[in-house]
Amino acid sequence: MFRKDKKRSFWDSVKKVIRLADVLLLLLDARFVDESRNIEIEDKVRLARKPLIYVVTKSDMVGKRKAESQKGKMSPCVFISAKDHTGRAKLKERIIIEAERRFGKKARINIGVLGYPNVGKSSLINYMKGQHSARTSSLSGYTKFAQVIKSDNRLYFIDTPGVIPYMEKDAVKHVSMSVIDSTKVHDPDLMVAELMRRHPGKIEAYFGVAVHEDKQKTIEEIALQKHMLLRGGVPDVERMCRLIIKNFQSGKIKI
Ligand SMILES: Nc1nc2c(ncn2[C@@H]2O[C@H](COP(=O)(O)OP(=O)(O)OP(=O)(O)O)[C@@H](O)[C@H]2O)c(=O)[nH]1
Ligand SMILES: [Mg+2]
Repeated sequence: MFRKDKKRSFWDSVKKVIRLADVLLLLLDARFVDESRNIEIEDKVRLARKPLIYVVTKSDMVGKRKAESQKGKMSPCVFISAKDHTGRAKLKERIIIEAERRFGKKARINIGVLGYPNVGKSSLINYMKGQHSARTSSLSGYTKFAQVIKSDNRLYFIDTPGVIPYMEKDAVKHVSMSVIDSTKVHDPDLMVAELMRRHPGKIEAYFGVAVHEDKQKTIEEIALQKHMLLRGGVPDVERMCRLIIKNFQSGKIKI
């Protein structure tokens, strides 16, 4: 159905998926629900008059209270954890309800899976299928082409490459959501300082250091404490910051 045409832009493939699908899932990261919405995609799906289900993934990474506070913001909405294996039955039920409401009884339901790079699209499909069919990775941008994966006799999932809103250039957001991984961040010290400002006290609490107004001082303190040093005992700020970002992205540092 899809050729490996490198020239075809991600956006073209998203539009094609919206056209082919009966139901669309927009995956949202439980830690960044509002930030991972994509109004352009939501508008396109509505214009195509296709049902859209919000799927909040990685819900194992947030406390129950944070998850509850997100409910009611979007509808319909299903919480999933591909890691802890929760939410599959609810999502399947919701997909069938939405598809039948729009198209009546259908022998085959095509489900387009959309969302930011690294949000967990391929992992969700594997979980729905119950076996590893779509390749996944902690590196963002892993799925390069749309592919169809049959989950059971009725449900066919279309895995897609991640898309970010067309004009968006928010590096801090992209680092927070692992769209850019820790090895590729420019100026990791500025990034960590900004993460500290956006999530006051969280990184400091994880490393057990005091909160200072001067974030460079805090970073140096963490590097000293972790013995991440250059020759002469100077704090290795760059290496330390990349590790902080890695721990932030993996969810070790809770926000
Ligand atoms: N904790 C947790 N991690 C998850 C979950 N789902 C996916 N991940 C992790 O998130 C990372 C990205 O997962 P993928 O399924 O490859 O994400 P994707 O959206 O397909 O990514 P691209 O193909 O790059 O757009 C991997 O490191 C997964 O292990 C989840 O429910 N909980
Ligand atoms: Mg993928």
